[in-house]
Amino acid sequence: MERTFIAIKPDGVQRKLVSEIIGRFEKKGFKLVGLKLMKVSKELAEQHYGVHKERPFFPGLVEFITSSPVVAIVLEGDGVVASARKIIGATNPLASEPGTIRGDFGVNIGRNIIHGSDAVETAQSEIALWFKDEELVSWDPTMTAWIYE
Ligand code: D4T
Repeated sequence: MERTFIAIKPDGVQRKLVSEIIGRFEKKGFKLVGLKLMKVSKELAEQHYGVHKERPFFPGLVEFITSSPVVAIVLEGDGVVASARKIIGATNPLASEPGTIRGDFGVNIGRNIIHGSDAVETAQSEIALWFKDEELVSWDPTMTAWIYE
């Protein structure tokens, strides 16, 4: 089944939004298969944001994501990559719809609370970058039959 990578960024952790954010994904019906609180190294940050290397905001992005703990998450479920992006909302929180995480809790693009993979292939490489195989847990939630036909 499809998996995505989510990171609650330093602002989300500092603002005590971790349980609220994880709760939204759980209540939707997605399954947690990876979860850890961690300080992000400069190397990991630079790899994760590698596509933005040449952008003017890249140094600030790396500095921010390494400044304070992050909660790294892997979610599993049908269509989870695109669905999680919808739950997260547009990159700029001022443009995010109310009801989305960024729309409800954010104001500034440099403090947009959460990251979610933008495509299935990106999710696969981000999961491999952030998690070791043995940190991912395969399990069968008892309520699966109440979420999937
Ligand atoms: P992430 O990757 O954090 O989930 O965000 P998005 O996928 O929604 O958006 P992105 O990759 O285009 O941007 C990555 C990250 O950079 C910050 N950012 C972005 C910024 O500080 N200034 C900017 O102008 C842009 C475009 C916010 C998210």
